Amino acid sequence: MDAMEIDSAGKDEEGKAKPVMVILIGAPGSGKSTFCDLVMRVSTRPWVRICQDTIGNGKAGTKKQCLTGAASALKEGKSVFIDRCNLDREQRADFVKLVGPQVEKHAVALDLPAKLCISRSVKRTEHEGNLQGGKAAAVVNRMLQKKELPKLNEGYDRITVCQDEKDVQGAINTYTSLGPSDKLPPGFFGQKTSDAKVQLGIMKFLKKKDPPGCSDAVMNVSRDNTLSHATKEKDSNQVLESCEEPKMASVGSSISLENAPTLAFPSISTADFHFNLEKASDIIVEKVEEYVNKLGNARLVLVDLSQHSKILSLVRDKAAEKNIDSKKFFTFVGNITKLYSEGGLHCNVIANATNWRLKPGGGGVNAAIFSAAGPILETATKAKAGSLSSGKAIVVPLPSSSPLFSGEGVTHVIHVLGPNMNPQRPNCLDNDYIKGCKILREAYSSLFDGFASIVRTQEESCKDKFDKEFKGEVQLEQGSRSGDQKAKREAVCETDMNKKFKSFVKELGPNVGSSVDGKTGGQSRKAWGSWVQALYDTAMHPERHKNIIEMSDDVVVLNDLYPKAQKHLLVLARVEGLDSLEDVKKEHLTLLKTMHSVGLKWAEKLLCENNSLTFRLGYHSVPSMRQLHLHVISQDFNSNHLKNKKHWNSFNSPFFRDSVDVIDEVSQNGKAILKDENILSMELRCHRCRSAHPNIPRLKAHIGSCQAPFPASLLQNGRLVFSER
Ligand code: AR6
Repeated sequence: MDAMEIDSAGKDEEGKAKPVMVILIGAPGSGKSTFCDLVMRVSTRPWVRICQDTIGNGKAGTKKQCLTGAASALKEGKSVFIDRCNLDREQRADFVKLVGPQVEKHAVALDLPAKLCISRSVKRTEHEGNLQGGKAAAVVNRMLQKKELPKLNEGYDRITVCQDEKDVQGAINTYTSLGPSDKLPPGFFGQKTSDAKVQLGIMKFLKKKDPPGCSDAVMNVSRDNTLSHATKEKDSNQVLESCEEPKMASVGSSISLENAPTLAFPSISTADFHFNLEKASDIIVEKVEEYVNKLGNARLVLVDLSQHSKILSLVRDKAAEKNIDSKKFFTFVGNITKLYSEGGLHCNVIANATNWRLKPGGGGVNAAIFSAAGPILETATKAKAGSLSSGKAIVVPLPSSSPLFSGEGVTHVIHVLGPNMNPQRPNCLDNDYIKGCKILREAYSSLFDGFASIVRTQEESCKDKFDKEFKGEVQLEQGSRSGDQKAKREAVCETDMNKKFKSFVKELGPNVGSSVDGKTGGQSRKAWGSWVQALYDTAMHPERHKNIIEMSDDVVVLNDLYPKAQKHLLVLARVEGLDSLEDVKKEHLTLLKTMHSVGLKWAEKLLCENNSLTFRLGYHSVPSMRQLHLHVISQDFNSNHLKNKKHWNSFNSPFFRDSVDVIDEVSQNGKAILKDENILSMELRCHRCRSAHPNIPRLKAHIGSCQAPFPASLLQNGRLVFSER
């Protein structure tokens, strides 16, 4: 696999698409082997079926044999079906981990009724694994107890869930038609049942040109997108499906926009304000089409609570008709206040369909957003305006103390007031749709203009950051290393080398951001510059370093070279390939706990020396130095090395992830929540009383004397370590 070169459009040097590993999921009798047979009989792509029932050549096969078989087939560039039950996440995890991004990882769940699987298993004869007859019923029943439908956060590029024979046929068609140079669109496909609760609810839309293999129902929707037909199809088949063209059009279009600025917005005026859905959907699509290209890589996402939302389905079909780029605009089912925590979709900006008084309550999305954001949103809104006229929008930066900020990564709420057609609400337009449509257009224009201004500001601040700090470092790397450049280097080491700039680094050549990753298998996953390798080298070769204060097989502890407080230690993980929190998975839980307990021990030791200190243990969401390291830092922040906003916010915003929370998240979800570096540019606030300060000297003067208690959120769950005094 290492040798396989795949370009960013998902093709290798010969223009072939990446091999695909399809992990089949289903009880005995769900039809996994038949699925493979039917696809392999017709497909032009080279497939290998890895079946645990047959891999042992007459003896019982093992998972290990399946893993080895799959790895070697993939290495030969073949695509594989993993034909075993794989019913729970743990069973699937080893297969997901088996390969890197050179291979597309798909899950196809044959989630058919238990009754059907049992009756098939009982009836069958000559089953490869000899699971048939009377014993089959009990086995199937038992196995189904641990069924866990796959989730995208397990690491799949694409998931298809089939809940009836029609869905299965659709999926067979899809994979049968997947030629050697085709690529299927990523995402979650298939029926979404209420028990599959944490699935990503992405509902993309169809494009005019249907890819091979979309199920009949889906193809029909795209060919005849009248409301009645589309709705009928959706209702009868509950197809929550999307099909894009299977081949990525160009390198540019295949760039992942996962981290792009994203606005989630509800349909304005169509619920409480009773605006006609057909007309509203026309306007949404018209406005999205107008703005989507102006917004560069930024994304627009229309959100609604229900997968049966008529407005989502209308918009999806109309957007498909217009061939709007589905990476930049798509529909999403979910609560707009929980898109990240429940849906895994990070939207830094959300829109609120508000009322003219800009007040909480009133139901709908307005009540939900004001309630989720907490009273601070009302205060921040009031500071901007006292009322809003229809057709207008107002951008409100969300203070970092809002739970929507810390929990969901929302940095701005844009309130927007649409036209009202509900006689029970103020300023009803009495069915005057000429006026109504005009106002609704204006409302979307104001909303998207507001979002564009946020995107612009963020881009400018990123550019400034890059110009100021990164270019300085380029010069440094290219030559002179005199005295005060040490400080310069330190500043740059502390900077947020955000992903955007990491790709810059790659382009700038070997001196600057060369990927020094030979030790982890040669994959150039990260562009770590040489100066940010210091911790890695310390962890791997502690004997070469003098500043180590503790060392074991698992960790190395040292004093931070540029402490940002009176006491500031680092606990380094001594594991290859663990560059940062992003790499941490469930398998690292024990290590995380070890790091925490070592950090805690040191905090306690330091508290014995000075019991006025308070400590916090945590990680930076995106570190500037390679190698997973836990900060153990006293909360006085009394240090000359703490020089700028980024320094402060990296320890005092949600960007700093408490070790206890990371442990909880990894044990529950297999990964830690990471916050975007954009947070680092937020305003300077005291970490105790949350008062705002214009610059670092003023902030430092304040924190030197602030006696306020720490916020309740920090006092919970052992996030702060202090002695009883
Ligand atoms: N997440 C996602 N979508 C939602 C949510 C949510 N939490 N809640 C509602 N929606 P509405 P309007 C969808 O009625 O018609 C308020 O009382 C909903 O299904 O909130 O513009 C205000 O105070 C629908 O598709 O907004 C105003 O007085 C969309 O959001 C008035 O209602 C908008 O529904 C505004 O009425």
